[in-house]
Amino acid sequence: MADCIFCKIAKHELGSDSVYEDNEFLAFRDVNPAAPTHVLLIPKKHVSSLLDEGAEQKLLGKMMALVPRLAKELGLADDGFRVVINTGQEGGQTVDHLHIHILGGRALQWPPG
Ligand code: IU
Repeated sequence: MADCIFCKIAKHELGSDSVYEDNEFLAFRDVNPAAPTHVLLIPKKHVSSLLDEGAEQKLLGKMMALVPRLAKELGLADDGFRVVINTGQEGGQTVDHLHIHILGGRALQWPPG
């Protein structure tokens, strides 16, 4: 997707404060953090949301398997963290490229707003 900002970040056409990268995925710090640690994990290939057929089992499995590894590397494993995938308009999705939020570093409230 030529005009997708997360595709541009994945291709390093736009900069990001990345914390992890492999052939398929990139994790980078959210520019507007909602918690002391707020990282977004994205697939490099364009998948618009959790509802996209591209969000298939293998891809999602790899992404979820990366979460505990990243959480440990980010120092979130001892106190805990939250994983969020906002989906669609009422789900609060503002960027149409699948991303997993990893949030931690403070006591998070529930339910979310
Ligand atoms: P959402 O779940 O689609 O609402 O999350 C999008 C997130 O992407 C949001 O937290 C933004 O602050 C974040 N973000 C970013 O980190 N860098 C960007 O260039 C843009 C959005 I645009």
